[in-house]
Amino acid sequence: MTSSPTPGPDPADAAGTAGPPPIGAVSDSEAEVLRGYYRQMALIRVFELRAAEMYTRAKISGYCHLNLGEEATCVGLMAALRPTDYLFTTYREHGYALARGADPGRVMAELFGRTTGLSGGRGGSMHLFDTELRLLGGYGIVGGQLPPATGAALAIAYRGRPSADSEAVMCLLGDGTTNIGAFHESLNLAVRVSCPGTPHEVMGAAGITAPHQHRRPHPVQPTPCQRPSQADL
Ligand SMILES: Cc1ncc(C[n+]2csc(CCOP(=O)(O)OP(=O)(O)O)c2C)c(N)n1
Repeated sequence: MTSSPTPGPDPADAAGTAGPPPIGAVSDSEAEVLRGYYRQMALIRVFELRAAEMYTRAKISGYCHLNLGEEATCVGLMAALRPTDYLFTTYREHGYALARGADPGRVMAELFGRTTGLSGGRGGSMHLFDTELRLLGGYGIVGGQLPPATGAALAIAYRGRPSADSEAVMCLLGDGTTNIGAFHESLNLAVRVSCPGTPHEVMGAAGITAPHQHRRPHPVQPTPCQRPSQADL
């Protein structure tokens, strides 16, 4: 009977690339911050699953776009914002509102169209606003958030020379938004006047239903009908 060879050290260990860092590699305060991010992501997941359930039970009217699978993106981006910064989002924004600090009950109430909702029940899923949180929408029109976000950044730049301490604007968009005129016009203006803004594209590789490789810049011309030949008749 042959004995199996004793496994040698994993070369990846020596390179420091194998597995997660050992427990204790982060300080207690860092661990608390990371746990906070995890709690936020878990909250978004549970919230969105509940919203999906309510939507399929026809309790939520209008459109309802979810951040399922984007929890880390929501929390990571919101962690980079300071309370004084402004946020403009797409219609897919429940998770961003929650990670920005909105009360989950008020966000859900908005989805139900109640007056206790974040936008007083007037906006619904796609139009979450909260000026105290500097959350300035929620836009149902693809790319609709880009011109007002650029305008906000322009107003900040107009009031004083942008510095590391000045307020900033974060504007979110999906990759299907880059063929909208407002995308090109807003970025062009923002660059020309050096606005303190940052556009963030959330890559879903699909414009809601259509994978991008199936989208065409121009409509396909239909093939003209051929007169049937005598042989076909
Ligand atoms: C001007 C405009 N055209 C079309 C629509 C319909 N529509 C809603 S979402 C969407 C796709 C947007 O894709 P993307 O920007 O990638 O966002 P995501 O897929 O993450 O929702 C479209 C075409 C719309 N809301 N506004």
